[in-house]
Amino acid sequence: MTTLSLEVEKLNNFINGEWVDVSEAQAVINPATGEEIVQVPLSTKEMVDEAVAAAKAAQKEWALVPAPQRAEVLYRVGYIMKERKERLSQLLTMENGKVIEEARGEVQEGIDMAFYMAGEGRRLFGQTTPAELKDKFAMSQRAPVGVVGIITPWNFPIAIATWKSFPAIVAGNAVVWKPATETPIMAYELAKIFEEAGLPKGIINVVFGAGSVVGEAMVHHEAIRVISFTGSNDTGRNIASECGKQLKKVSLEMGGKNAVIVMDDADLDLAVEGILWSAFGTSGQRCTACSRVIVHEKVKRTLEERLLAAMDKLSIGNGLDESIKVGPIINQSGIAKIKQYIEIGKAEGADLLAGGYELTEDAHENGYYFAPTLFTNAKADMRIAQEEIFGPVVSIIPVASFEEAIEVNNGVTYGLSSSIFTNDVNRVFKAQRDLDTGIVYVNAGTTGAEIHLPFGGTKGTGNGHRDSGIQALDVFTEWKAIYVDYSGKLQRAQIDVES
Ligand code: UN1
Repeated sequence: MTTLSLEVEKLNNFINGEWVDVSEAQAVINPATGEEIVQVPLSTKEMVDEAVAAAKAAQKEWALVPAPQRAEVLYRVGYIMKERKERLSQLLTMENGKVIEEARGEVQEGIDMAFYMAGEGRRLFGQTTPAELKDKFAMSQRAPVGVVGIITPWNFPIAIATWKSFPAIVAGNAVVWKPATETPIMAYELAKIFEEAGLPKGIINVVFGAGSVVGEAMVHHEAIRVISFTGSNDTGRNIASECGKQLKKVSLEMGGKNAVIVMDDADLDLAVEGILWSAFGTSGQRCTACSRVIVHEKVKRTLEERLLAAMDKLSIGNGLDESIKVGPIINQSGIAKIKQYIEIGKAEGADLLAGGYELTEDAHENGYYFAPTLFTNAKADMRIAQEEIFGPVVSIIPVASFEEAIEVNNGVTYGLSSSIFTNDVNRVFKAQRDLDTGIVYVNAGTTGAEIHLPFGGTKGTGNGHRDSGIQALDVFTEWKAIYVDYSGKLQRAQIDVES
């Protein structure tokens, strides 16, 4: 295990290229040990105003820098992240709890995003289009929106930040960023990397603090033209309605109730691996985590047996230890929420096959640990099968047919990720068409989205926008239509057209 520690006791905001001390702060706790790692600032509304003013002033010039040069900064960011991958991964495990192997995977997502979006500096494609009139040229191109606000969650504190900030920056915007107070270290490290990579002052501004103060101030600030948010459904809906009133563009990703479907022809060992990885990896604290298994009744019994045997082998503990497979839950309120759902599941009549309790003894004494949990014989409309739990809890729902499986998968308010295990090619193609989620996997679990594809979901998961992928550029740009008339006379569209 590492002895890595931060060089500072308290983090600073990063505003206009300066590290700004904030007097009020709160402790950041390592969820694996209960120990304080560092203090995170609790900023005021005025600090958000300063950050926005700096961003606004800096963005004008940044927008004029040719996009390939803007991209150069992202290439440098990518290389520095790559050099520092192990340090970043260990710090990520310390602040978030996810096991080191997964932390490395998350940092890799950020590195990939840097190089991918840097490539956009030489694309950012527009379109040329025929004009209706003679001697007239028509095209459309992307323009930056100006100052954008990004609000990122604790469960993927570096990857999600890169999905949002990198496309915003390469497209010529300036960013005001509020990271989650539980996991501020990744934001602090990334701001240092931006600084070293030579990003001009004011293009990225990090304001730490509470959502009720910093997030609110960002959402209400008229100079912030876009809010990109990943987090809880309630907060996202409040942000959306406030942004709606202001006609501010908003991009939301608010979780999932993702299912793995296991058909009677599936490779059951593969399905068990897929379920295990996507349900208990990150202790189930992914928006994409599998929390429902929809299984054909013919193979239910066998699947349960194999799943229980595999769950038995999961080691739970401090994720800095390479042998650990399941890390802690983020904090006590995360544990409390999971416990509440265990009670709900029991009361609803689902059968608890494994887990269902907090681990508090020995190595687990000071951290926040919850045993991987399996319910079976759940009904599709039970609360444990409908609501996001954000913990290592899976409910098995038996079904009698492929059609019923699809219906149960789609019968939730969320629509982020889904998966089907089958070897029937017809079912594969029907499923990819009919599963009502933004992400669909075949013969793999529900997690593991790659950064160059769009990330987001249908229905209550979001509002139609996507993170990462080329589609992220749509969040951070406006389309501008440009007409150049080189006829030397006034030509009136729709009127002077020769018929
Ligand atoms: C999230 O949980 O919000 O697909 C992000 C995955 C990861 C990203 C998850 N690449 O599981």
